[in-house]
Amino acid sequence: MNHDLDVIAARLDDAARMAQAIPQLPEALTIDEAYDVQAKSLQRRYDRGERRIGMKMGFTSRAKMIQMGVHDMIWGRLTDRMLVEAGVPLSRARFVHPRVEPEIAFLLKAPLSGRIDPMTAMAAVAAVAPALEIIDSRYQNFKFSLTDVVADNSSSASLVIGPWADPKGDLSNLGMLLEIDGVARQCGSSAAILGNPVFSLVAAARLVAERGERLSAGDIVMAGGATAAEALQPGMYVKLSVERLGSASLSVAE
Ligand code: OOG
Ligand code: MG
Repeated sequence: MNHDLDVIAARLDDAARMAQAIPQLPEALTIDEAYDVQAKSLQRRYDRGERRIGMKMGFTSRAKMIQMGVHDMIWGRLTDRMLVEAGVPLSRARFVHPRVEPEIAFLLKAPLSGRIDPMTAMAAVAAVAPALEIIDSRYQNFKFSLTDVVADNSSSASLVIGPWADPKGDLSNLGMLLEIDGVARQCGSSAAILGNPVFSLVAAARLVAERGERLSAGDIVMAGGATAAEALQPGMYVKLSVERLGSASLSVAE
């Protein structure tokens, strides 16, 4: 089947820009076509002046796969417009049906691409941080297939990065606690992310290389949610604490 990938990319970009949900894609895309749509829809953002700042991994934990019913790792692209400035409340109106999830972020000091081992991956890491990802599927009812979600930039919407910390030391089993309005809502461990979030970075380097791309020095890489995501409502205050690394927080405007 021949689909007009530019048309699908425009449909998804408009849905994100106007925070207006659309039906799941009627086109049966291949996974390659879905990543082409993602690249095309991001190109529209770059053309409007947004700048690429890195990438995010998705479905790197069992909790996330089970919550969404999707069982393959995916990735998406991050832009500067998605970064939430510290202390600035998020406007709920920017999103369709936002959810927040607890993550770990890596900051790279050297490029990475292709098949690498965890030692090589960590040697390219300048810093690690606790991070909150705000995901917002552009599909009605937050329901999608694997190719739908890939085309939709893997639900990327916003991110909050906590204080950057020295990456030395074991990242494989750090306690992670997500609180909303002072009440514990999700708790887990960085081990939920592929056994160790560094394996998510290893996978990121391999997956971008499959598309002829690379991770660059200065890139942020989000390792993926360690637990299921929680719906965001106006007025909420969300805080993630990660053992040893510190915390990241956000508030949603009333
Ligand atoms: C897709 C994005 C998955 C993660 O951390 O696993 C993701 C979604 O759940 O809508 O960001
Ligand atoms: Mg995520």
